[in-house]
Amino acid sequence: MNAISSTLNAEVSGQSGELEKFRHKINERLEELVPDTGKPAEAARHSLLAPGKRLRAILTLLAAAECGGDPFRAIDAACAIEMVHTASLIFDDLPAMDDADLRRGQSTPHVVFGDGVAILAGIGLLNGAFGVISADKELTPSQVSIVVKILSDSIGWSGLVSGQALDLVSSDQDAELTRIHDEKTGVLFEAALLSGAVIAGKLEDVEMAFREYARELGRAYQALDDILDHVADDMAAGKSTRRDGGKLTAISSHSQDDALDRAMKHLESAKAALGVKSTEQSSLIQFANHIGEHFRTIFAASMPQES
Ligand code: GRG
Repeated sequence: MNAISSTLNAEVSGQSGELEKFRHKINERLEELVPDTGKPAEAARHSLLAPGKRLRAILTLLAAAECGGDPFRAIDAACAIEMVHTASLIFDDLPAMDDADLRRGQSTPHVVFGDGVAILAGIGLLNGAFGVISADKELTPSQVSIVVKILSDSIGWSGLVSGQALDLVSSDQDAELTRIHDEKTGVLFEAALLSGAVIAGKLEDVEMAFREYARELGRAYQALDDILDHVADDMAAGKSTRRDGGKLTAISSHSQDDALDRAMKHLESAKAALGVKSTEQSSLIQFANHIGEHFRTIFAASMPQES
């Protein structure tokens, strides 16, 4: 077994049945939330309903359950976060950004529908996400306004928009790399977790721990995604790889082994942030293990095995 896959050979979490159930429910609800009305909506559905992992939406449901709430009360908020994430992928793949033609195992929307329709699809998903939250009958008016603010902040001037801007012009410093990882990936994990906690009525109890967990999970995830871009082929990754050339990434500033080591430490820090002693006590610990396992599988499929 190669170095990457053995390092990532985390215990299989035993959580995959629950994650599959959540993913299935999220997919069903996403299908209902974006009506098929015209080309931008068709392009939005093309991206949204393609087989994404739904990690952020799952985190919202897990966070609500972890706080003692009914996870399915948070399903529309979870789907709204997934809509924002999908919009960010559509924008990220545009020729003016990463210029990628493959995502979620299929052609990107600008390749299929043209740049203009793809931009409108992204805008439609962003707008639609806030519409979904504001129409969510499971939430109190106060919860609607808190979740809207959390999501808006995660997209905004210190969120995805800022992280992507830094990514486009990145220079060569570790501190900047951490900020890119926080703002490109950590922010939406954080929004997902905090929204679940708000909907379960327990934000104050878990806010600090969830913020820290999200930040560390985001750093681990983005570093693993950077390694993926470097080692995996398009088929194994289900998206265009080698799009990071010339950019500041976990691989550009560190060796592959060092980047992997850092990613694993961030995963451990994420779990430690929850302050619970055993894996069984927290589905979020199991989720972090699931992330390690997910990348282990892709890396193992992408790299030659020792006999
Ligand atoms: C206005 C929403 C909005 C965004 C503008 C383009 C942009 C700013 C931000 C893009 C940030 C970006 C692409 C971050 C990458 C995050 C990441 C690790 C994506 C891959 O996520 P996965 O692996 O993908 O969860 P799936 O397809 O499974 O959902």
